[in-house]
Amino acid sequence: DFDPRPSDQFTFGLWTVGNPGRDPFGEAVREPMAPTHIVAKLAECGAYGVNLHDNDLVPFGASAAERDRIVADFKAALEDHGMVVPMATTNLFGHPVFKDGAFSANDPKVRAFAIRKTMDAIDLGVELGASTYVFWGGREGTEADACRDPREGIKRTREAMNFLCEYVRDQGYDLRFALEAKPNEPRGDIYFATTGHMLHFIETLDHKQMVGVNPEVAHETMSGLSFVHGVAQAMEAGKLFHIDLNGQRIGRYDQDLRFGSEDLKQAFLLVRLLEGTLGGERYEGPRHFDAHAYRTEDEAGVWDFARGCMRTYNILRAKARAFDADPQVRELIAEARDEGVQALTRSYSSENAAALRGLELDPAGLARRGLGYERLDQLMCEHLMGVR
Ligand code: GLT
Ligand code: MN
Ligand code: MN
Ligand code: MN
Repeated sequence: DFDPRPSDQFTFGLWTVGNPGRDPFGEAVREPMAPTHIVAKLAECGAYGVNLHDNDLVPFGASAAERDRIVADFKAALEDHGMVVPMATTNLFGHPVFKDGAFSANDPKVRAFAIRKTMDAIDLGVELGASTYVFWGGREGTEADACRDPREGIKRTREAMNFLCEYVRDQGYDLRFALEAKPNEPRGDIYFATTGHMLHFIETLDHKQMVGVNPEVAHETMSGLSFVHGVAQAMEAGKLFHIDLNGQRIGRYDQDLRFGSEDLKQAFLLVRLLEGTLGGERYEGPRHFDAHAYRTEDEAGVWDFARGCMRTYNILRAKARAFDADPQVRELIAEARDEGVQALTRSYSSENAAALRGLELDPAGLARRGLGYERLDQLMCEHLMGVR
Protein backbone atom coordinates (compact mmCIF):
# COMPACT_ATOMS: atom_id res chain seq x y z
CA ASP A 1 0.00 0.00 0.00
CA PHE A 2 1.60 3.23 -1.15
CA ASP A 3 -0.66 5.68 0.62
CA PRO A 4 1.33 8.33 2.49
CA ARG A 5 1.66 8.39 6.26
CA PRO A 6 3.12 11.09 8.52
CA SER A 7 6.13 8.81 9.14
CA ASP A 8 7.05 9.29 5.45
CA GLN A 9 7.75 12.95 6.36
CA PHE A 10 6.06 14.48 3.33
CA THR A 11 5.60 18.23 3.40
CA PHE A 12 4.13 20.87 1.09
CA GLY A 13 4.51 24.64 1.06
CA LEU A 14 1.40 26.72 1.69
CA TRP A 15 2.28 28.34 -1.64
CA THR A 16 2.28 25.00 -3.49
CA VAL A 17 -1.14 23.47 -2.92
CA GLY A 18 -2.34 27.04 -2.38
CA ASN A 19 -1.14 28.08 -5.84
CA PRO A 20 -4.15 29.65 -7.59
CA GLY A 21 -2.85 28.85 -11.08
CA ARG A 22 -1.82 32.36 -12.13
CA ASP A 23 0.80 32.50 -14.88
CA PRO A 24 2.42 35.40 -16.77
CA PHE A 25 -0.34 35.24 -19.37
CA GLY A 26 -3.40 34.24 -17.38
CA GLU A 27 -5.27 35.03 -14.23
CA ALA A 28 -5.92 32.83 -11.24
CA VAL A 29 -8.13 29.81 -11.94
CA ARG A 30 -8.68 28.77 -8.31
CA GLU A 31 -9.91 30.62 -5.22
CA PRO A 32 -7.36 31.37 -2.52
CA MET A 33 -7.42 28.76 0.27
CA ALA A 34 -7.14 29.65 3.96
CA PRO A 35 -3.90 28.32 5.50
CA THR A 36 -5.91 26.57 8.21
CA HIS A 37 -7.93 24.77 5.51
CA ILE A 38 -4.71 23.70 3.77
CA VAL A 39 -3.42 22.25 7.04
CA ALA A 40 -6.61 20.22 7.52
CA LYS A 41 -6.67 18.91 3.94
CA LEU A 42 -2.96 18.02 3.83
CA ALA A 43 -3.33 16.10 7.09
CA GLU A 44 -6.26 14.24 5.56
CA CYS A 45 -4.06 13.34 2.56
CA GLY A 46 -1.39 11.85 4.86
CA ALA A 47 1.20 14.63 4.88
CA TYR A 48 3.49 15.26 7.82
CA GLY A 49 3.84 19.00 7.70
CA VAL A 50 3.56 22.29 5.93
CA ASN A 51 6.14 24.98 5.11
CA LEU A 52 5.63 28.66 4.49
CA HIS A 53 6.92 32.07 3.51
CA ASP A 54 6.15 34.81 6.04
CA ASN A 55 3.56 36.32 3.70
CA ASP A 56 1.87 33.01 2.84
CA LEU A 57 0.51 33.26 6.37
CA VAL A 58 0.75 36.88 7.50
CA PRO A 59 -0.07 39.42 4.77
CA PHE A 60 2.59 42.03 4.01
CA GLY A 61 2.02 45.06 6.26
CA ALA A 62 -0.29 43.32 8.76
CA SER A 63 -0.47 44.95 12.23
CA ALA A 64 1.11 43.19 15.21
CA ALA A 65 -2.34 42.32 16.58
CA GLU A 66 -3.48 40.91 13.25
CA ARG A 67 -0.28 38.86 12.98
CA ASP A 68 -0.72 37.40 16.45
CA ARG A 69 -4.33 36.44 15.77
CA ILE A 70 -3.44 34.74 12.45
CA VAL A 71 -0.52 32.88 14.02
CA ALA A 72 -2.67 31.70 16.95
CA ASP A 73 -5.36 30.35 14.60
CA PHE A 74 -2.73 28.64 12.48
CA LYS A 75 -1.06 27.03 15.50
CA ALA A 76 -4.44 25.76 16.65
CA ALA A 77 -5.01 24.17 13.22
CA LEU A 78 -1.56 22.52 13.32
CA GLU A 79 -2.34 21.14 16.76
CA ASP A 80 -5.82 19.93 15.79
CA HIS A 81 -4.49 18.02 12.79
CA GLY A 82 -1.16 16.82 14.15
CA MET A 83 0.83 18.75 11.55
CA VAL A 84 4.25 20.42 11.98
CA VAL A 85 6.16 23.26 10.30
CA PRO A 86 9.69 21.92 9.66
CA MET A 87 10.78 24.72 7.30
CA ALA A 88 10.08 28.41 6.85
CA THR A 89 11.35 31.07 4.46
CA THR A 90 10.98 34.73 3.51
CA ASN A 91 9.20 36.24 0.57
CA LEU A 92 11.94 38.53 -0.76
CA PHE A 93 10.62 38.62 -4.30
CA GLY A 94 6.92 39.54 -4.42
CA HIS A 95 6.86 43.14 -3.26
CA PRO A 96 7.99 45.75 -5.83
CA VAL A 97 10.59 47.04 -3.35
CA PHE A 98 12.62 43.95 -4.34
CA LYS A 99 12.61 44.68 -8.06
CA ASP A 100 16.41 45.12 -8.01
CA GLY A 101 16.94 42.18 -5.65
CA ALA A 102 16.89 42.00 -1.86
CA PHE A 103 20.26 41.14 -0.26
CA SER A 104 22.13 42.17 -3.42
CA ALA A 105 20.09 45.27 -4.35
CA ASN A 106 22.09 48.40 -5.06
CA ASP A 107 20.19 50.54 -2.53
CA PRO A 108 21.39 49.90 1.05
CA LYS A 109 17.92 50.77 2.33
CA VAL A 110 16.43 47.93 0.29
CA ARG A 111 19.09 45.58 1.65
CA ALA A 112 18.35 46.74 5.19
CA PHE A 113 14.64 46.18 4.65
CA ALA A 114 15.31 42.68 3.31
CA ILE A 115 17.44 41.73 6.29
CA ARG A 116 14.93 43.12 8.77
CA LYS A 117 12.05 41.32 7.02
CA THR A 118 14.05 38.10 7.23
CA MET A 119 14.74 38.60 10.96
CA ASP A 120 10.99 38.93 11.54
CA ALA A 121 10.26 35.91 9.35
CA ILE A 122 12.88 33.84 11.19
CA ASP A 123 11.15 34.74 14.47
CA LEU A 124 7.85 33.59 12.95
CA GLY A 125 9.32 30.34 11.64
CA VAL A 126 10.93 29.51 14.97
CA GLU A 127 7.69 30.32 16.79
CA LEU A 128 5.97 27.74 14.56
CA GLY A 129 8.66 25.15 15.29
CA ALA A 130 10.78 25.30 12.12
CA SER A 131 14.31 23.88 12.32
CA THR A 132 15.29 24.70 8.71
CA TYR A 133 15.22 28.14 7.13
CA VAL A 134 15.35 28.39 3.33
CA PHE A 135 16.79 31.20 1.25
CA TRP A 136 15.73 31.39 -2.38
CA GLY A 137 17.09 34.50 -4.05
CA GLY A 138 14.71 34.68 -6.96
CA ARG A 139 15.24 38.42 -7.43
CA GLU A 140 18.98 38.34 -6.75
CA GLY A 141 20.13 38.76 -10.30
CA THR A 142 19.93 40.94 -13.36
CA GLU A 143 18.63 41.65 -16.79
CA ALA A 144 20.88 44.70 -17.26
CA ASP A 145 24.20 43.36 -16.04
CA ALA A 146 25.80 46.81 -16.28
CA CYS A 147 23.96 47.83 -13.08
CA ARG A 148 26.62 46.46 -10.73
CA ASP A 149 29.84 44.56 -10.48
CA PRO A 150 28.55 41.01 -10.03
CA ARG A 151 31.22 40.48 -7.37
CA GLU A 152 29.37 43.07 -5.28
CA GLY A 153 26.22 40.98 -5.56
CA ILE A 154 28.10 38.04 -4.10
CA LYS A 155 29.77 40.08 -1.35
CA ARG A 156 26.48 41.65 -0.27
CA THR A 157 24.80 38.27 -0.15
CA ARG A 158 27.64 36.99 2.04
CA GLU A 159 27.26 39.95 4.39
CA ALA A 160 23.53 39.27 4.68
CA MET A 161 24.05 35.57 5.36
CA ASN A 162 26.73 36.28 7.97
CA PHE A 163 24.50 38.88 9.62
CA LEU A 164 21.54 36.49 9.76
CA CYS A 165 23.61 33.56 11.05
CA GLU A 166 24.75 35.82 13.90
CA TYR A 167 21.16 36.86 14.51
CA VAL A 168 20.10 33.22 14.89
CA ARG A 169 22.99 32.52 17.26
CA ASP A 170 22.32 35.66 19.26
CA GLN A 171 18.69 34.64 19.73
CA GLY A 172 19.75 31.13 20.71
CA TYR A 173 17.59 29.58 17.99
CA ASP A 174 18.13 25.99 16.94
CA LEU A 175 17.92 26.71 13.22
CA ARG A 176 19.91 25.78 10.12
CA PHE A 177 19.91 27.65 6.82
CA ALA A 178 19.40 25.94 3.44
CA LEU A 179 20.29 27.89 0.28
CA GLU A 180 18.27 27.19 -2.87
CA ALA A 181 19.79 27.81 -6.30
CA LYS A 182 17.97 28.57 -9.53
CA PRO A 183 19.50 29.60 -12.85
CA ASN A 184 16.84 32.05 -14.04
CA GLU A 185 13.19 33.06 -13.65
CA PRO A 186 12.01 35.51 -12.57
CA ARG A 187 15.34 37.27 -13.26
CA GLY A 188 17.14 36.74 -16.55
CA ASP A 189 20.19 35.53 -14.65
CA ILE A 190 20.05 34.73 -10.95
CA TYR A 191 23.26 34.79 -8.86
CA PHE A 192 24.45 31.36 -7.63
CA ALA A 193 22.80 29.50 -10.51
CA THR A 194 23.27 25.93 -9.31
CA THR A 195 23.62 23.86 -6.16
CA GLY A 196 27.32 23.61 -6.94
CA HIS A 197 27.66 27.42 -6.88
CA MET A 198 25.92 27.43 -3.49
CA LEU A 199 28.12 24.70 -2.06
CA HIS A 200 31.20 26.75 -2.76
CA PHE A 201 29.67 30.00 -1.50
CA ILE A 202 28.77 28.31 1.81
CA GLU A 203 32.43 27.52 2.41
CA THR A 204 33.13 31.28 2.43
CA LEU A 205 30.65 32.05 5.25
CA ASP A 206 31.55 32.81 8.88
CA HIS A 207 29.33 30.03 10.26
CA LYS A 208 29.40 27.58 7.40
CA GLN A 209 28.49 24.64 9.66
CA MET A 210 24.95 26.01 10.04
CA VAL A 211 24.42 26.52 6.30
CA GLY A 212 23.57 23.85 3.71
CA VAL A 213 21.53 23.61 0.52
CA ASN A 214 17.94 23.08 -0.58
CA PRO A 215 18.22 21.76 -4.14
CA GLU A 216 15.08 21.69 -6.31
CA VAL A 217 14.51 19.14 -9.08
CA ALA A 218 13.15 21.78 -11.47
CA HIS A 219 15.95 24.26 -10.94
CA GLU A 220 18.89 22.02 -11.87
CA THR A 221 16.89 20.33 -14.62
CA MET A 222 16.04 23.67 -16.24
CA SER A 223 19.76 24.09 -16.99
CA GLY A 224 19.97 20.57 -18.33
CA LEU A 225 22.02 19.38 -15.35
CA SER A 226 21.71 16.07 -13.53
CA PHE A 227 19.74 16.75 -10.36
CA VAL A 228 20.85 13.44 -8.91
CA HIS A 229 24.51 14.38 -9.26
CA GLY A 230 23.92 17.77 -7.63
CA VAL A 231 22.11 16.16 -4.70
CA ALA A 232 24.81 13.52 -4.41
CA GLN A 233 27.49 16.19 -4.12
CA ALA A 234 25.47 17.95 -1.43
CA MET A 235 24.94 14.70 0.49
CA GLU A 236 28.59 13.74 0.23
CA ALA A 237 29.51 17.14 1.68
CA GLY A 238 27.01 16.71 4.54
CA LYS A 239 25.12 19.72 3.19
CA LEU A 240 21.75 18.34 2.08
CA PHE A 241 19.69 20.16 4.72
CA HIS A 242 16.38 20.13 2.80
CA ILE A 243 15.04 19.21 -0.65
CA ASP A 244 12.39 20.52 -3.07
CA LEU A 245 10.83 17.71 -5.08
CA ASN A 246 8.84 18.23 -8.26
CA GLY A 247 8.84 17.44 -11.97
CA GLN A 248 10.45 19.38 -14.81
CA ARG A 249 11.45 19.04 -18.45
CA ILE A 250 14.79 20.35 -19.67
CA GLY A 251 14.65 23.69 -21.42
CA ARG A 252 11.20 24.71 -20.16
CA TYR A 253 10.23 27.48 -17.78
CA ASP A 254 10.12 26.50 -14.08
CA GLN A 255 7.26 24.02 -14.31
CA ASP A 256 7.04 22.74 -10.70
CA LEU A 257 5.06 19.69 -11.83
CA ARG A 258 3.79 16.77 -9.76
CA PHE A 259 6.75 14.72 -8.51
CA GLY A 260 7.68 11.96 -10.93
CA SER A 261 5.39 13.20 -13.68
CA GLU A 262 8.43 13.87 -15.90
CA ASP A 263 11.63 11.85 -16.26
CA LEU A 264 10.72 8.84 -14.14
CA LYS A 265 14.24 7.51 -14.46
CA GLN A 266 15.77 10.57 -12.76
CA ALA A 267 13.00 10.48 -10.16
CA PHE A 268 13.75 6.83 -9.49
CA LEU A 269 17.50 7.45 -9.19
CA LEU A 270 16.82 10.37 -6.88
CA VAL A 271 14.60 8.36 -4.54
CA ARG A 272 17.14 5.55 -4.61
CA LEU A 273 19.84 8.01 -3.56
CA LEU A 274 17.77 9.68 -0.83
CA GLU A 275 16.61 6.36 0.59
CA GLY A 276 20.09 4.85 0.47
CA THR A 277 18.90 1.56 -1.02
CA LEU A 278 22.20 1.20 -2.86
CA GLY A 279 24.00 1.59 0.47
CA GLY A 280 25.44 4.73 1.94
CA GLU A 281 23.74 7.24 4.14
CA ARG A 282 20.02 7.93 3.86
CA TYR A 283 18.67 11.48 3.76
CA GLU A 284 16.68 11.85 6.98
CA GLY A 285 15.01 15.23 6.48
CA PRO A 286 11.51 16.04 5.26
CA ARG A 287 10.55 15.24 1.67
CA HIS A 288 9.17 18.57 0.57
CA PHE A 289 7.13 18.97 -2.60
CA ASP A 290 7.62 22.42 -4.12
CA ALA A 291 5.16 21.87 -6.92
CA HIS A 292 1.64 22.80 -7.90
CA ALA A 293 -1.35 21.35 -9.69
CA TYR A 294 -1.96 21.92 -13.38
CA ARG A 295 -3.88 25.08 -14.16
CA THR A 296 -6.74 22.92 -15.43
CA GLU A 297 -7.60 21.72 -11.91
CA ASP A 298 -10.20 22.74 -9.36
CA GLU A 299 -9.62 22.19 -5.64
CA ALA A 300 -10.32 18.46 -5.88
CA GLY A 301 -7.60 18.27 -8.54
CA VAL A 302 -5.17 19.95 -6.15
CA TRP A 303 -5.59 17.16 -3.59
CA ASP A 304 -5.27 14.57 -6.38
CA PHE A 305 -2.01 16.31 -7.25
CA ALA A 306 -0.79 16.23 -3.63
CA ARG A 307 -1.65 12.56 -3.16
CA GLY A 308 0.01 11.82 -6.51
CA CYS A 309 3.34 13.38 -5.43
CA MET A 310 3.42 11.32 -2.26
CA ARG A 311 2.23 8.04 -3.77
CA THR A 312 4.78 8.29 -6.56
CA TYR A 313 7.55 8.80 -4.01
CA ASN A 314 6.44 5.75 -2.06
CA ILE A 315 6.10 3.64 -5.19
CA LEU A 316 9.59 4.65 -6.31
CA ARG A 317 10.95 3.84 -2.86
CA ALA A 318 9.53 0.33 -3.14
CA LYS A 319 10.96 0.03 -6.66
CA ALA A 320 14.37 1.22 -5.49
CA ARG A 321 14.42 -1.41 -2.74
CA ALA A 322 13.43 -4.12 -5.18
CA PHE A 323 15.99 -2.98 -7.73
CA ASP A 324 18.87 -2.97 -5.27
CA ALA A 325 17.82 -6.35 -3.90
CA ASP A 326 17.64 -7.88 -7.39
CA PRO A 327 20.50 -10.46 -7.63
CA GLN A 328 21.10 -9.68 -11.31
CA VAL A 329 21.47 -6.01 -10.51
CA ARG A 330 23.79 -6.70 -7.62
CA GLU A 331 25.96 -8.87 -9.77
CA LEU A 332 26.23 -6.21 -12.47
CA ILE A 333 27.19 -3.42 -10.09
CA ALA A 334 29.45 -5.48 -7.85
CA GLU A 335 32.72 -3.58 -8.03
CA ALA A 336 35.85 -5.24 -9.19
CA ARG A 337 37.72 -5.89 -5.96
CA ASP A 338 41.46 -5.86 -5.87
CA GLU A 339 42.24 -4.61 -2.41
CA GLY A 340 45.98 -4.53 -3.05
CA VAL A 341 45.67 -2.21 -6.01
CA GLN A 342 43.02 -0.14 -4.25
CA ALA A 343 45.28 0.45 -1.28
CA LEU A 344 47.98 1.89 -3.54
CA THR A 345 45.92 4.83 -4.75
CA ARG A 346 43.86 5.52 -1.65
CA SER A 347 46.47 7.94 -0.37
CA TYR A 348 49.87 9.20 -1.49
CA SER A 349 53.16 8.03 -0.12
CA SER A 350 56.46 7.79 -1.97
CA GLU A 351 56.29 3.99 -1.45
CA ASN A 352 52.81 3.83 -2.97
CA ALA A 353 53.93 5.98 -5.88
CA ALA A 354 56.91 3.71 -6.49
CA ALA A 355 54.75 0.57 -6.25
CA LEU A 356 52.30 2.15 -8.65
CA ARG A 357 55.11 2.67 -11.16
CA GLY A 358 55.99 -1.00 -10.90
CA LEU A 359 52.45 -2.27 -11.16
CA GLU A 360 51.55 -4.38 -14.14
CA LEU A 361 48.44 -2.93 -15.72
CA ASP A 362 47.01 -4.01 -19.03
CA PRO A 363 45.13 -1.08 -20.57
CA ALA A 364 44.25 -2.99 -23.74
CA GLY A 365 42.82 -5.88 -21.72
CA LEU A 366 40.94 -3.55 -19.40
CA ALA A 367 39.56 -1.66 -22.36
CA ARG A 368 38.27 -4.80 -24.05
CA ARG A 369 35.99 -5.78 -21.17
CA GLY A 370 32.28 -5.04 -21.67
CA LEU A 371 30.72 -3.60 -18.53
CA GLY A 372 27.14 -4.81 -18.96
CA TYR A 373 25.58 -1.41 -18.44
CA GLU A 374 23.10 -2.03 -21.26
CA ARG A 375 21.76 -4.96 -19.27
CA LEU A 376 21.84 -2.92 -16.09
CA ASP A 377 19.89 0.00 -17.52
CA GLN A 378 17.38 -2.33 -19.16
CA LEU A 379 16.88 -4.03 -15.79
CA MET A 380 16.19 -0.64 -14.27
CA CYS A 381 13.68 0.14 -17.03
CA GLU A 382 11.98 -3.22 -16.50
CA HIS A 383 11.70 -2.56 -12.76
CA LEU A 384 10.20 0.82 -13.57
CA MET A 385 7.81 -0.68 -16.10
CA GLY A 386 6.64 -3.15 -13.52
CA VAL A 387 7.61 -6.40 -15.18
CA ARG A 388 10.17 -7.52 -12.60
C1 GLT B 1 9.11 30.05 -5.10
C2 GLT B 1 10.29 29.36 -5.74
C3 GLT B 1 10.60 28.10 -5.03
C4 GLT B 1 11.18 28.37 -3.69
C5 GLT B 1 10.23 28.99 -2.75
C6 GLT B 1 10.96 29.40 -1.51
S1 GLT B 1 9.31 30.23 -3.43
O1 GLT B 1 7.95 29.32 -5.34
O2 GLT B 1 9.98 29.12 -7.10
O3 GLT B 1 11.45 27.30 -5.79
O4 GLT B 1 11.53 27.13 -3.11
O5 GLT B 1 11.17 30.76 -1.43
MN1 MN C 1 11.85 25.51 -4.50
MN1 MN D 1 10.62 25.58 -9.22
MN1 MN E 1 9.10 27.63 -7.96
